[in-house]
Amino acid sequence: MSDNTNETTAAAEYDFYPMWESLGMDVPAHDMLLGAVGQMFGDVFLAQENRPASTDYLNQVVAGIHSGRIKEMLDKKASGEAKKIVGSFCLYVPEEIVIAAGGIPVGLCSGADWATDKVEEHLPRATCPLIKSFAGFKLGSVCPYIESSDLVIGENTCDGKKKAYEFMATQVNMYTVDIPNVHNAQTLELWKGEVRKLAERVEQETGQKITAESLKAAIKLANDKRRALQRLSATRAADPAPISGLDSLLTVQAAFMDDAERLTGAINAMADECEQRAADGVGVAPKGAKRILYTGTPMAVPNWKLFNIIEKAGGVVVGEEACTGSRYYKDLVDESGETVDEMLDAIAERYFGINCAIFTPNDGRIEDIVRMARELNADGIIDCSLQFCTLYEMESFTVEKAAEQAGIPFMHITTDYANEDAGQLTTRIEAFLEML
Ligand code: BJ8
Repeated sequence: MSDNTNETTAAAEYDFYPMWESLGMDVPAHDMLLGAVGQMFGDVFLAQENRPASTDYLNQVVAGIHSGRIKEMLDKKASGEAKKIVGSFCLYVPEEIVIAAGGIPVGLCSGADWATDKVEEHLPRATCPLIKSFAGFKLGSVCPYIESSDLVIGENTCDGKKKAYEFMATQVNMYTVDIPNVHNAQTLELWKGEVRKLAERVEQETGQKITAESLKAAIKLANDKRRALQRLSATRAADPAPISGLDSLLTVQAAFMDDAERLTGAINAMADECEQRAADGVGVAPKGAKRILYTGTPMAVPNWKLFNIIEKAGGVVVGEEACTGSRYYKDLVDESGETVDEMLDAIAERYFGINCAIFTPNDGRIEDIVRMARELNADGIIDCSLQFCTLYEMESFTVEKAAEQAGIPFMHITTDYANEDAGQLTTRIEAFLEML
């Protein structure tokens, strides 16, 4: 058994209640949340057949997600190994900068409805569930990541997020980065300036200067994680697919929370196993199962609804063109920079290539969708937008046109975090899989 298992066994004997209380959390409400997530994880993930044995790492991550991992981060801070915990909601916030300044980066996007009544006292009802969720996790005091964050970094992307951050700034220590809306040489320069301002703000928070040495090491650490995820992703071109879409999605969700070195080792072990499974013709779904490329809004933990429906209906998700997917790992930061300035430029250039629907036009995303569908031998594309997400909802017209031109069957879905539409979605997805 892995080191992780030993950690979790030890964690199971540890009393985390004083830690949660010291973070100011609503402990009884948090118990309810953990109970619901645990139940869902069992029903969705542990019920899968023929999972690679190495996905046990993912079970351990989920088991310790609000307990062992939080303690580990707080212990690092107490010992001085880490200076501060820095939360963020978007792929555009460079983790390398946080790490190089002695911080621990954590993802705060949330994938479940919580304290909706309280949220709607501050934000409009017609707000995307992802935004409502992170606001609800804060207002309901049930997220140990947000409660342990010393600084929260927001970003001006969609209208909903940028206005919600004005409200969040009344709740947490917040700094917001400005993101351009078009890709050109001039906006790249603006973005490079934003990256420098962010670096200064993080240094100020942690009290630790970013050096050429610390930034080089942070770039290597984040790139190694991306290289491992790229290896795993490549194995999914095989038929039968060696790993499910659900487990693949969870690897990226875990990457926003777990220790980078531990995660990289575990993902490389998964890639080793999946390469062997692909060579041996071993899969999670039978050979010939209909293969889906997912594209659209991010899927934050524990939003596993759509992938679960697709895979329970007999399909298999073989790729994710999304921020909880390929956008997280497909591009590396150039490692040749030697000075802090050169490396900050390289970071800015790499992050500027993330094809968020905030950009117009967003041709890079469209090209990636078609390329990934071909490389991963997808039979169809499912494009999903969270309710009230105008960006992805509108961009779906362009995605549909590109899929049509490429001759790839396409389906668009609009959904939220509730389960009310699960039956209807199942019927639509089953019909889509049947016609592929
Ligand atoms: S880089 S996709 S992580 S902004 S679903 S909150 S867009 S209304 S999440 Fe995103 Fe960064 Fe872009 Fe990626 Fe708004 Fe839409 Fe809600 Fe969304």
